[in-house]
Amino acid sequence: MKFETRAIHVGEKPNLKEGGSGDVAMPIHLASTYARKEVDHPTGGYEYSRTDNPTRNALQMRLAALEGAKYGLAFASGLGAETTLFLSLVKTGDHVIAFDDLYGGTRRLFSRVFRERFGVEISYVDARVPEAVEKSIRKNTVLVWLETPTNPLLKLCDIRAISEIARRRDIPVVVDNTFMSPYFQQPLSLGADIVMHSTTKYLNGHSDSVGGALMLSNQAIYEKLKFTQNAAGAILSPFESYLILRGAKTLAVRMREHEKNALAIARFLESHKAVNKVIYPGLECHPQHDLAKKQMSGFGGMLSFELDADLKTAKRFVESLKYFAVAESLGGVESLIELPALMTHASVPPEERRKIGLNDGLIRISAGIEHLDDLREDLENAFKAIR
Ligand code: P1T
Repeated sequence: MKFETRAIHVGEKPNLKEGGSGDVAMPIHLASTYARKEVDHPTGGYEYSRTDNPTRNALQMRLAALEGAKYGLAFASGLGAETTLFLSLVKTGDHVIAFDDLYGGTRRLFSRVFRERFGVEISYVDARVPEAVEKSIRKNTVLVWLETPTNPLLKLCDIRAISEIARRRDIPVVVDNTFMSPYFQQPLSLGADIVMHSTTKYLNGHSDSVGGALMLSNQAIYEKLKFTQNAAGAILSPFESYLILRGAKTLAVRMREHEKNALAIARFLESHKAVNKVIYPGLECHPQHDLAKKQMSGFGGMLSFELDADLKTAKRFVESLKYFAVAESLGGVESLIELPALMTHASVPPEERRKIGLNDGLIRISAGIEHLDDLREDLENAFKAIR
């Protein structure tokens, strides 16, 4: 079954059996608990909604199918998925290697919670260089955490090369695939062990739900994660599960439009004299454009740029836009714009931001799927406003 077909059909087969109603869309199963005829036999295997829920299960099957995985697990947020993964696979005294450019909230979770409160050692490395990951491996390394392309600097790492290095030492590799979505990048097929998503972004696609997911094929790891999903309880609700099932149906169509607009905006900004630098993996000038072409089937809808101006002017630029909402988050049908140093990555200490090249004036765009002419006109007007 091709991607577009899986995105619509897996997990949502109409029930045409006697007594079934044939719904073509998955019902939202709100019951918190399930009655049984016999004490020893939970009906349909369902006991309690935290443990298993039919709507969430449908979504989990869908998400697994989209990443080419055997198993999927859905959580209350992307960070809920990350927390569950750590609680399942990492303990005090263990060592984790992470890309040094990550979503600010992920870095805050790793540093402020798992390092400071639980004594997990974390090394942030420039994973653009696979040898840097190899050099950082210690006897107690239990996990390699990658995000590619990174948020917000759109740095890439070679998933296949790093997975080979980690496999030789039996260290699982996790890839946060939020920016590309399974439509443009399939980390498991490149050798990674676990894919993580903030479903809040492209998978849902309409900026009206917060959720997270883990997809994988290794049964032993799955059982640990499934145990913690139930034991710790950071599950996705039935209603949110329904929203993501619904959103995922149009993922392929949306991703193609996001990419088309992002590339056109990147080229427009690149040609503008008030812009110093544009970062988009689809531009030939991106230092890892070749790797992007090799490991992704598209370049996505996210880009960042720097104005040839001070922070005050950058603020004025974003605030004078009409269609780009000044907001955190990404991956919805509407275009968003933000200043990472003041918003999504404000929790990363300034010296750490400087070390990885995240300047205060950096502007991040999540290209929506509005008509390009309107988006371009909006940007042109913002440039006029700061002249
Ligand atoms: O927000 P939540 O669903 O918990 O997901 C966290 C998360 C994880 N990974 C990546 C790559 C992300 O971008 C995010 C959330 N990011 C934003 C809110 C943002 O504006 O970048």
